[in-house]
Amino acid sequence: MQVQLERVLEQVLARNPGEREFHQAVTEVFESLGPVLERNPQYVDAAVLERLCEPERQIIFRVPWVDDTGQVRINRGFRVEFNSALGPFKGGLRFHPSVYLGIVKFLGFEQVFKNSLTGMPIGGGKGGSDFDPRGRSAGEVMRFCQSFMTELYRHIGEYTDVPAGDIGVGGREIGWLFGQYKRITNRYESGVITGKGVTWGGSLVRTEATGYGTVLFAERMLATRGLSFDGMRVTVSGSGNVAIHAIEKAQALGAHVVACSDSLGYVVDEAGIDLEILRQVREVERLPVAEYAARRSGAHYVASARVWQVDAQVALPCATQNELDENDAKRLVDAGLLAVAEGANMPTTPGAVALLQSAGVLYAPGKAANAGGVATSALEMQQNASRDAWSFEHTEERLAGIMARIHDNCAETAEEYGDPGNYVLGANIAGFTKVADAMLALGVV
Ligand code: NDP
Ligand code: 2IT
Repeated sequence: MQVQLERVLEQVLARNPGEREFHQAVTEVFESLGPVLERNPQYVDAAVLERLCEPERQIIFRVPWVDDTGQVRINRGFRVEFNSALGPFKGGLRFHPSVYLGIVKFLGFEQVFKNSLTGMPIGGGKGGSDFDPRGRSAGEVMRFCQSFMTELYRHIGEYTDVPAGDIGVGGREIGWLFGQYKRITNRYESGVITGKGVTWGGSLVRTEATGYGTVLFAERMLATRGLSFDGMRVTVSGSGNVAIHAIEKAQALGAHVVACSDSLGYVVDEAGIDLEILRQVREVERLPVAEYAARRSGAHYVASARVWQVDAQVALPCATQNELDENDAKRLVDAGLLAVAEGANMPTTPGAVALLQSAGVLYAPGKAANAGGVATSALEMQQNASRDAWSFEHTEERLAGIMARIHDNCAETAEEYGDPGNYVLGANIAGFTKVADAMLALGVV
């Protein structure tokens, strides 16, 4: 079986040249699948691996828009519809200058397994653009969103493909995207996009869900060793949607969150991050995190460095891919790190993951730990389909139940396959098996 896996992996690498992050994501999943294929040769016979690595559809389009000075700008838009065996394609849109096909494909590939783990009826996809919202006025971002949707609208739909947010795409952008969809199609089709505002078809808890879910997963993982967040020293990378809500939930569980970051540097606040100031700086005024240190006495800012310089017992990477490398991991382990739970997608490099696992650090991969966001998107779709709106308490309870089930499914699968505590193995195998079985049932499509 190892030979089969290597053969398919070689094909995938050769057929998708230069897509470094996609190669990384596929390699990491394949490293877990040997024992599953041993037990299930039918997957090999039906070329499930080959099909899983080839997106069902890839759309690349021009996004023209006019900036505030009247200059015409061109960006590239993407939507990769990866796998719809379990439901309509589902996954976020990322607006960031680093976006190219390899990033969208790694995210879409991960999304397939993540969405499978949620237990909800959603397939996997991802999209975005190399548009850089930083330094752009609200008017420019709105015009960009409208132009982006003017092409995207023909590819999406409640039963086809349901986008949401990711880096650079939050509630504001979802509003502008949905507004344009509604205008073009003349349909108030709430289920076409998630992350909507709660007064116009959104779900309570969706904004908080990824960060909250990551911490709830970590809490359950810590409990397997008799540990809890109470009194735990925590650091978080990023200071966007996922990071802010991870900080909020960790603090609610008694953690001492001492540092967070952005792409320019990090802040340390030994008294504990003041969320009110952080939100004002990042969400309301959209300023760099350095401004937090300027407004908070006792806090200090370190430019051009990673937050992993700060000692922690629990590290929550909530910014971007490959942001915690082997050197960071070694430093943290030497300083007493107990657990890592990924709010971001693929933030820990393969070398760092290996190092954490061999040091006995609890490690939760993003496709399991950050699945609360997309799971709550599926709850939003459920509310849209029934024209209902649930309370915060009820929705959060549903999220907590889903995170507990994902945790236990990963833990039990790892145990079943002879490597208890290996959440990477558990998540990859459990996520894969459900999609693979659905693909077998649906025939060669
Ligand atoms: P936001 O845009 O709200 O925040 C992103 C944060 O990460 C910002 O602090 C940003 O800093 C930082 N960041 C972005 N790119 C880089 C980079 N190249 N290097 C260093 N820092 C960077 O995005 P989200 O919080 O929504 O997303 C964060 C992560 O969580 C992503 O990996 C995303 O895929 C993942 N995720 C998001 C979900 C969601 O529901 N939103 C669901 C599941 C996973 P700056 O402002 O300086 O750019
Ligand atoms: O990476 C992710 O899971 C997301 N950005 C959320 C996707 C969604 O459809 O809610």
